Amino acid sequence: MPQIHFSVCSAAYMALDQTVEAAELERTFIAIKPDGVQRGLISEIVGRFERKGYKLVAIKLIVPTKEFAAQHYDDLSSRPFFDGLCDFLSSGPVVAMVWEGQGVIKYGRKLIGATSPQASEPGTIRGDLCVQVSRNIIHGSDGPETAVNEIGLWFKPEELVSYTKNDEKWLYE
Ligand code: DAT
Ligand code: MG
Repeated sequence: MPQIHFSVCSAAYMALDQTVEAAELERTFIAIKPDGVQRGLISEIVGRFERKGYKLVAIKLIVPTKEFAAQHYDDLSSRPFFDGLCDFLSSGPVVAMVWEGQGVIKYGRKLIGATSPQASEPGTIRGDLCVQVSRNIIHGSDGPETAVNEIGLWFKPEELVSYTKNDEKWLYE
């Protein structure tokens, strides 16, 4: 009898382990910009990612320097709005986060909505909560390579927390 009990437990443990591995496949960098923080939208935005079923694996409040903002938006350095964008991102506290889950990079962008809030669908974060492109409250990595680079820019590896969340067995089969 004890032997049977043991094998059932280890099978369940293995199944859970595999589930966790599947959920851990993808991570994305999400930031609430200074306008989102100042407008009191932190819990609203975090809540949308939480309710979807994604897992928060890192979070901190940080006022980036303008140089750091320029590094983050490096790919936009030739755009006319670049300087203003870097001034804005470094103008106050930003909530930097890493979210994890199946498809989180692409679907995170869907939750966020189009770059211009004027084009964002109702129901998306930008569609529901802001008006102008230069004050669009949230950033999300736009692909797997960007996600890795941005997570590496904003966080040290030891700031990312790997853990099993109770609801994972209800989110992933
Ligand atoms: P996204 O944030 O959706 O990935 P992006 O990478 O093209 O969009 O641009 C980064 C940020 O730059 C964007 O969130 C807001 C700002 N931005 C983009 N286009 C702009 C414009 N035409 N005028 C002012 N700011 C702009
Ligand atoms: Mg972008």
